Amino acid sequence: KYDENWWKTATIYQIYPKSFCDSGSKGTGDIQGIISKLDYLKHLGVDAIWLTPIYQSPMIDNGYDISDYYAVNPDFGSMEDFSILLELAHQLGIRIIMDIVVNHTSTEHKWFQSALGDMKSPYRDYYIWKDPIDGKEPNNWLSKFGGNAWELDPLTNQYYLHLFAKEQADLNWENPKVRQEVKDIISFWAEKGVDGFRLDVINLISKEQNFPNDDKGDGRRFYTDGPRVHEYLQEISHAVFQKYGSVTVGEMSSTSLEHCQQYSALNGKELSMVFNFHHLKVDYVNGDKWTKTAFDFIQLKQIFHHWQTGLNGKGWGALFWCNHDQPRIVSRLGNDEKYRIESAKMLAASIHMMQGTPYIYQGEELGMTNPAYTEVSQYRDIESINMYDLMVNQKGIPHEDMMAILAQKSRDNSRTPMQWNNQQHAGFTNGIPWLEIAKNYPDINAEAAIKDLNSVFYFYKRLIELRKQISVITDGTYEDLLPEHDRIFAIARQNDSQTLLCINNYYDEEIECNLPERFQIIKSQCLLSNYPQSDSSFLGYKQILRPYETRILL
Ligand code: TEU
Repeated sequence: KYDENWWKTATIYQIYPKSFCDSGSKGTGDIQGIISKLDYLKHLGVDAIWLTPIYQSPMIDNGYDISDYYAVNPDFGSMEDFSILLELAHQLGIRIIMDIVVNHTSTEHKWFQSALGDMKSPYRDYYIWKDPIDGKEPNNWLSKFGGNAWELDPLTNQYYLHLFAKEQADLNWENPKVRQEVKDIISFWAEKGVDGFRLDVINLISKEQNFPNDDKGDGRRFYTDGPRVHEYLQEISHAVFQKYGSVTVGEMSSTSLEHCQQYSALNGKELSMVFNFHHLKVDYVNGDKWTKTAFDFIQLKQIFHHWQTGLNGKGWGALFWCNHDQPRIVSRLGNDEKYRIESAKMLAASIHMMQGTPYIYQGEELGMTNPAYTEVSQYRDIESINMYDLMVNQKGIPHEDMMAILAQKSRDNSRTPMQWNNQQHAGFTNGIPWLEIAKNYPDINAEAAIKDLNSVFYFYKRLIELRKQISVITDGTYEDLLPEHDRIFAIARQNDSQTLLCINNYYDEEIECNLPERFQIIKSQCLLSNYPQSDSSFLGYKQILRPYETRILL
């Protein structure tokens, strides 16, 4: 069952169930809807599916606020539906990875409900309670969703910590009973045959126990990669992941290469691989997401170089542009109008030719775009709604400025329903979609893509195949050939038998570049491109690249 390194040549597909496919007319996606699309995923060629949370939840944060880890949210279906999905996926050779959210629980979880207002509850120290200091919050740590990270429990006059929404209370991992509960939860799903786990903000679970004020920032330097985080991960890994041979990917918020070398160490003592987000902050101003600016291309290449060379031989990274928290990459770094197809393919090639395990977020394989909402009322995401209120109503940022920022940065950009066909509601539901569908669904949809051999879909299908056929993609070294070039991202991957080049024009005008001399004479074949190639692709001194052109040469 557990083939030692299956995930090193695999491609994983992320499904956000609420927006994937509604088998009825609820207007939200469900497990039966996913089952109905397994053949589509098999056709794409993905090896595993990562499901974001489907557990019982009040859905304040769309399932990342769990109130019962052992029950499926009836909005998505039943436990029986899940077992059928698991069985049918396995029959197709597709593995299932579940999302485990154990930095915090919903405040509707029975543990929190018992702890609230009762100092003697056996679950009181499952959470983090602090007395007021000078009648106020215990420190100045901020919630990622705006406002302070502490909420008062008036009955006991103590605050509880919530690094996210106040409805998401942080668990106290110092408590061995909490760690045992986590082992029991993961074992329950592993016993069902789940093949792996995505661990939500798992590098936040260890906090500085004196909870100091952060006079330099929002507190995250005291809770990301905290003092006991590796100890906790090794404990869980040894007790569960290694026992079941689960593949694991940790979401590491604001982390470092050194910590990720340890989190994803090849000895398997902690996790299989990590998500880090530094490459997705090149369009932030001074690390602040809630800004609008052009992306820093040179910095993007520097970050890729740092992580690719830093993890090679030491750890394992997830390769991704999109997920349910990030805007659609073709709108963010590509060109979602004139060059949508070309730029979607180029962006895909430029990370799929790196070392790591690629993740495709639902719709990315279609070149789906941001929806370009114009009204606040169109947004549903708690982070976006809270930040609009904080920025506009409290800080006085002009409405128009914040609408432009939301249109670029809101998490709802990637949560619009999957576009299946050009029928009403894009074939996503027979009801009213919970979130407005992008207006371009008549042209951008799976049905149209499957019929068009030049679609983004078949380009991704080819990338997935190449990873299985060309070993240098998995085990080769990494070299940035033109680190200073302000338009071209050209990398070389080498092992003792193969040299692969991936040359990418990240911009919308034709450009030429000169490769290092040692590549001038090699006769190479073009494995994949988003433009027709001349048949003799000698690597001449000059390379002319058309707008958003990508070439993969071996
Ligand atoms: O995300 C972690 C997280 O911090 C992201 O929300 C991201 O940093 C933020 O959106 C950037 O402003 C995970 C889940 O992926 C996310 O959906 C949850 O909201 C969050 O944890 C809390 O569980």
